[in-house]
Amino acid sequence: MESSPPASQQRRRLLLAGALAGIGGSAAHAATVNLPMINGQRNLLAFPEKRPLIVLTSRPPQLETPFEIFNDGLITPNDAFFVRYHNAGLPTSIDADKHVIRIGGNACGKPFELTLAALRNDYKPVELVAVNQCSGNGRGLFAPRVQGGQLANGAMGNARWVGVPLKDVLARAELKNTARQVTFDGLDEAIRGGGDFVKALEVGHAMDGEVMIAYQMNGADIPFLNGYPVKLIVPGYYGTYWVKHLSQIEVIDREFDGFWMKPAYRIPDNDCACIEPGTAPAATRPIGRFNVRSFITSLADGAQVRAGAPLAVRGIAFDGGQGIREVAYSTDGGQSWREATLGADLGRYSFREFTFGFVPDKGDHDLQVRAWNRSGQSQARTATWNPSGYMRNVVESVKVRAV
Ligand SMILES: Nc1nc2c(c(=O)[nH]1)N[C@H]1C(S)=C(S)[C@@H](COP(=O)(O)O)O[C@H]1N2
Ligand SMILES: [Mo]
Repeated sequence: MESSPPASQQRRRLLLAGALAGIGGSAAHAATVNLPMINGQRNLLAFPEKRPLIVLTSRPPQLETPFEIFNDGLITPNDAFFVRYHNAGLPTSIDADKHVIRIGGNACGKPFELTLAALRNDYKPVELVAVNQCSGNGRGLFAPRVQGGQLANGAMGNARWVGVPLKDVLARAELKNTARQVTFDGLDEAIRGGGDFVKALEVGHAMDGEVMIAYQMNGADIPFLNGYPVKLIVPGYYGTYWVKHLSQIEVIDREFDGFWMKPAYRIPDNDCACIEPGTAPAATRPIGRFNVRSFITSLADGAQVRAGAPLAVRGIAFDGGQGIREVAYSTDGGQSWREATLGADLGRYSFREFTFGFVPDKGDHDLQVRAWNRSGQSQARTATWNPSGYMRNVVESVKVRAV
C-alpha cells in the first residue's frame, strides 16, 4: 500500500503557483479602499495564506496592511502582515525539507550547506518580538510626491520571531580576518531589470548576536509570501535587509555594491536623511535603523465621535531599538501636549502600546501623538523630504468631529 507523506511534510510544502494565477481574475469584483492620497483607490484581495489586503501590485505581490488591523493587538497576525517583493521571479513552490542555505564567500574559511533540520536541531533557538517596516512606508503621503510604491502607513508589522542567531551559524564558517561584509540572497530572481535582490551588512553587524535566521513567525511557519521557510531578521533595521526565502550567505572581503545596496536603498548622508525637494544629495549612505514613529490606531482620520462623552484613544509607537520612553498627545493640533500612558513592554524592538482619554467638546479636533525613544530622539514636526520617499516619521494628524 502506498502511504502519503507525513502531515508535517505536507504542511511544509507550499504551492503558490495556481493560487497566484487565479488572483488577477477576481480583481473586477474586489472590495476597494481609499488611501488618504490622490489616486489612493486600491483593491482589497486575499492572496494565499492572507486575508484581504491592500494591493499595490499583484506581480510580484506587494500588499499593504489595512491600518485598522493595528488596533486589534500589538502583534500583527501572519495573515494580515504586509508583503513586499521587488522582482516578479518569486518561487511558487518550496519544499522546506530540501531547502538549504549555502554559506561561502571569499572571506569564509569553511563553506558549508545548512539544512532547515540542522538549523532547528543543531543550534539554540532565540525568540524576539520585532517590527518589520518597509523603508517606503508612508511614501504615498510625501509632498511633493516621489516615485515608487504609493504606500500609506500599512507597510509595517510586529511579530514574534523564533530562529537562530546569525552569529552562531557564522561561527561555524571560520571567517577569515579579511572579512568585511556579509551578503544575503533569497530564492527569488529578477525576470528583467534591477537584478537579483541581494543585500549586505557589515560583518560586525552580522555578528552582533541579534541578527537572526528565523523559521517561525508568531508561533507558526513563516507565511510563504513573508519568506518561507527562512528569513533574515535584522532588528531595528528597515525591511529591505530582512531577506526572504534566504538561500545564500557570503562572507566577502570588500564592500558589496550590487544594485539593491547601490544606488537603491540609500538616503542623504546627513542627520535628517533629508534634502530640499528638487535638489540632489551631496552624498548618500545605505539606509539603516528606523526612526521614531507613533500612530493613533483606534480612530481613523475623519471619524465621528460623541461630544461630551469620555473618549478612550489607543495607539502604537516604536523606534529602531532604543525602546520608547514617552508618548505625548495633543487634542488641539499640536498647541498643547500631555503624557499618554504606556502599555505592556514586549521588548525594545516591538510596537509599544499607549493610551489616553479626553472628553471632546462639540466640533472638530485635531489629534496628534509624538513619541521619544530612550536616547531622546523623536519625530519630525513637519515632514522631511528625500527623493526615494523613505523614513517618513512626521507627527501624523487624526481629525475627528464630535457631534
Ligand atoms: N528575497 C527577498 N527578500 C526581501 C525582499 C525581496 O524583494 N526579496 N524585499 C525586502 C523589502 S524591501 C522589505 S520591506 C521586506 C518586506 O518583508 P515582508 O514581505 O515579509 O513583509 O522584505 C525584504 N526582503
Ligand atoms: Mo521595503
